[in-house]
Amino acid sequence: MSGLFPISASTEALKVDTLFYILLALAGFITLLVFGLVLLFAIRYRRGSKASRADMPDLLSREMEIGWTLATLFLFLFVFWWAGSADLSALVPPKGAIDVHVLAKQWMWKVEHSNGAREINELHVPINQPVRLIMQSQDVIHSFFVPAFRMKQDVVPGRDNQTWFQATKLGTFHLLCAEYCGTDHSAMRGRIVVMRPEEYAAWLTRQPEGDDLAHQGAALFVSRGCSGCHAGSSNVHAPKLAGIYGRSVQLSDGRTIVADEAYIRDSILQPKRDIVAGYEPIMPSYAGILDDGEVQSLIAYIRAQGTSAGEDK
Ligand code: HEC
Ligand SMILES: [Cu+2]
Repeated sequence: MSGLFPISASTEALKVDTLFYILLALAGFITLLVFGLVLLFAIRYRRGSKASRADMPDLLSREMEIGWTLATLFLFLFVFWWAGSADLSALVPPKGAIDVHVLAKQWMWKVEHSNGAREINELHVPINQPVRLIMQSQDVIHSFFVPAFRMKQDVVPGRDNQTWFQATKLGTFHLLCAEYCGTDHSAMRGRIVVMRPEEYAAWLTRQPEGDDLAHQGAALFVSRGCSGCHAGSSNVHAPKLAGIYGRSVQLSDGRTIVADEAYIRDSILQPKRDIVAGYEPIMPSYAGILDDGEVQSLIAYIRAQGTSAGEDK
């Protein structure tokens, strides 16, 4: 099989492949059955043959009709449920996943680990451990595609794009951009390196001490003037941001909303959209002022200031 199909190196790949082979077997079986019967009947009822051409007994033909209609209906409903649940589970990262930030731009993948280690067109991960990718695009739509993991996630600018995987094989796997994104689209390639957990830990500590996202965010928070309103010492009436991540926020129009990445991002880029109850809409929009990397750092900084109970890390 390995010559015909891409190698399968993640939990999701196993699910996708099993489904694929079962569908292939099912389709193969039906095809053979239909062609077999066509051939059989063509010979049996050829002109001049003595085979009986009398009507089938009424009852038998009705029961058969109902029988195979229901059987195929349930079979295909089952396949639908199965494929649907496999697809849905591909969207929800399990608790305790490692977070990795990915910034897509023409024409490279920039990766940042939670300790600040950075890579370009490479992603080192430990085996048998769920990894959540939090992805942003700086320009156009890109698509993070790892054939060996059967994983493809569009990275749409201005949106929070997430996906996850759990590698099950050691080695190096292709990473491709699967969305035509301009002149050097075909060069927007990289590799995923799956390592043993202890090798991964050693690799991570060997990386040069980058300033991690949260620290960059802390610096931006001051240099971009956020602290002028949001700091504890400010006399502007603005909400304190420590601990808001993961909490539900009461909005002035009566809705409540959970302060996740997308909400914080919108609060920074489109502050007039969701106004926190009890505050004036005085926060300026930072759209066009902060680039995506900066927004990502600010979100990481706000997250790092504490999360509400129940959230991992
Ligand atoms: C002029 C004062 C001011 C500045 C500057 C400012 N904000 Fe705000 N911000 C506010 C006010 C007032 C609110 C509450 C009303 C609203 O939701 O718009 C708010 C709301 C928020 C929220 C939602 C908070 C919640 O409790 O749900 C976030 C997140 C946020 N700001 C982040 C930032 C960041 C990051 C910056 C800097 C890039 C910034 N703000 C700059 C005044 C400001
Ligand atoms: Cu691309």
